Amino acid sequence: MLEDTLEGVLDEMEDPEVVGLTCYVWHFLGVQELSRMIKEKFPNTLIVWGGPSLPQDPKRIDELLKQNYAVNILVHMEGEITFSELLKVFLSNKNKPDFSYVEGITYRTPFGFKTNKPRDRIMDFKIVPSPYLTGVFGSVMKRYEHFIIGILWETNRGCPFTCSFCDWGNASVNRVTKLDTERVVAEIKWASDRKIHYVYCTDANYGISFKRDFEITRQVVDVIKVNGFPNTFVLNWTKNKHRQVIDIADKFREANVATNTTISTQSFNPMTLKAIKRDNIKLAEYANLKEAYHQKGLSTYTELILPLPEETLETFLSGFEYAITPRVYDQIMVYPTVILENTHLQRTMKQYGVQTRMTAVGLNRRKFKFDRFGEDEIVVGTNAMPISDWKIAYKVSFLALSLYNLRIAFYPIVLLNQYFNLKVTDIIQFIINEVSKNIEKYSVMKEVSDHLDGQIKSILDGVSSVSPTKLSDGVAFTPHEASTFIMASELDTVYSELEIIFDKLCDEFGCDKAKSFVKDALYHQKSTLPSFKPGVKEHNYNTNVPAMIDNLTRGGDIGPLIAKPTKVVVKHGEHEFEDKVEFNRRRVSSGYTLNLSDVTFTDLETMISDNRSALLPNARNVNMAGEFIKSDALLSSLTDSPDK
Ligand code: B12
Ligand code: SF4
Repeated sequence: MLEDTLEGVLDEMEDPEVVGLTCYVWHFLGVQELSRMIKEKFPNTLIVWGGPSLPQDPKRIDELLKQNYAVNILVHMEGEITFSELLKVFLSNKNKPDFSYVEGITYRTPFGFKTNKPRDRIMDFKIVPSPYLTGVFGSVMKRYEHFIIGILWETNRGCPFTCSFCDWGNASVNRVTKLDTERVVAEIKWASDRKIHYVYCTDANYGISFKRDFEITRQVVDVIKVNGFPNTFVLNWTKNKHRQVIDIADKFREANVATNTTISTQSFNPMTLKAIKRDNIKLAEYANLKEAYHQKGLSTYTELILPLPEETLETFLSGFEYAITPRVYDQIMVYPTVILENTHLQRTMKQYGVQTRMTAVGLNRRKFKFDRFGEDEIVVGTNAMPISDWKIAYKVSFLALSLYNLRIAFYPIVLLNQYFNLKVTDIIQFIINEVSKNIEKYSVMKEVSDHLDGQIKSILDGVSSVSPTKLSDGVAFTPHEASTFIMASELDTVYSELEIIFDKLCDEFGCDKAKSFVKDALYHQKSTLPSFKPGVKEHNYNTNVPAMIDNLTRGGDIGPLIAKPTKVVVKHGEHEFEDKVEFNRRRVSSGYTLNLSDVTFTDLETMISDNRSALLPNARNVNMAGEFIKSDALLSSLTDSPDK
């Protein structure tokens, strides 16, 4: 919604005959309210809704229509043909249009409503012209040029998998239909000519028809080579064909295009995978593949969803443990389970004892101008994971994402995990317990802990799944980003607190010997985090940990730790921010990892010179590295990958 208020949207309308509105979870309440306002001002306007939030179940359709007298017609599934047909019917007899023959709709009748026969899927997209190539988006581009930095790009539609939580898990969308190669390449040329740098591909399975998709990529890469645009593609790769995915990602890299490599595991628990009908997506080659990606310099991130049916606290934490690696190219992401309309999970909630809360869909990394514009039905407990366990899993996950993914304490945790065999989730649980037992010692860590508790409460109270922090000036963050923002604002204090915590942790886990190494890892971490003050700094350590941990996290083998003085030179780059708070806010929202600063080891024996920013070929970083000025709002919303 680009206007500031619904009134603003209404003011733009001049007695419309038909208004079509799309319905997604993130704005469905706004659509309902806007429809009421339109109907009040223009009682004769035909209001048509379409999109994935419209129910197909007759009972739910009935409820929706009863609550929304303003809407006249619901369009189910694909909308292009249906919408044009219903417009023709409407125009042929505006006073008494007969919609009874228009397939794929629900319309009101004097006795209630009628749902017509479903429409067959579109097989040949030639009858659906491209809005890019026919000039439809020309005027939109002109008006919002300053705002638009990316395009949505569709090369195929549908998905052969049947994941129970997904809108596309239904049999009706099991067939994958394809758009012409010529057309989809021309759309990229359209974006390239307009110097649009960001492409979000709506396909659920890019790479599924390898020959075709490789050919599309080859031609797209030729287009991009001309002027370097677009330079970032977010792709939901096909499952089970990872080797092919690597070939395509490699092709993109020929034109320096950043692509993401999501490994959409969602859970590692066989019972859960069966329950969510995802046991046909192979886990066997998972670890090898990750390594293969990393060797090619491709970054990866693994998604988990919390909580899915049959997942217990124990299975979730062990899945989390399995999903993380000590590599800086690797990320893990935890998404809350959301009940979507028309999904198998929605129909089987009772069977799995699913408990939910309706929360406002807040836009992450933005000040949101509407109180409650859309709602997510978030799962907070199941028979297998009662709410009390969900709270633990939630807090551990998001603190881990902050300390590990967002690199606040990645190095010391990797060290304890790899050299001393401590589980990452045990380390995080220790930190949580220690902070709650001794709050007077830990002002910043307490604030982080309070924020996470507050976020949990906010979900349980049905408020929101993202929240602002004390210093974020109303900008809401996901919990791990909020935690990182809090810590990044008080780095000196947080590192002295973490030093105490890690010291106690070594005592608790009987690894006294680790202490001096952990301390060096912690301060090496601090020194390589992005700094507001640019310049070169020298750091001296008592052990060779900085060199070993650097090597290990960048893909090298585990090497011997020794007490040996090490000198490290760190270069913090220039940036354009005058205000430290803004610097931290942008840093945290610049993707799923904080780019670490450039490091040089001056000791010849352990010399490893590198430029880490260059070694993080992650779409989300590259994206933000130089470009996050243009449209922070849109970019950050686009980087919120939905599950695929
Ligand atoms: C791009 C995308 C995004 C972008 C949004 C960009 C934007 N502002 O549009 C980003 C990455 C931000 C995003 C985020 C999320 N997304 Co998303 N996303 C998609 C994706 C991949 C493509 C949407 C798209 O443009 N498709 C192409 C168009 C042509 O298809 P379509 O939207 O279905 O529209 C067709 C019909 O529905 C119908 N139709 C639609 N509107 C209308 C209107 C009228 C009048 C008519 C007649 C017909 C009609 O006709 C269209 C053509 O056939 C879809 C999956 C998919 N492939 O569709 C998920 C999808 C839309 N996302 C989904 C979800 C759940 C999310 C998240 C909530 C995930 C999460 N848990 O965080 C977040 C929300 C974040 C937030 N807080 O806002 C769900 C939506 C379910 C729902 N009921 O709304 C989908 C369907 C994915 C899924 N797996 O189930 N998403
Ligand atoms: S989650 Fe992805 S793989 Fe599963 S049904 Fe949905 S689109 Fe297909």
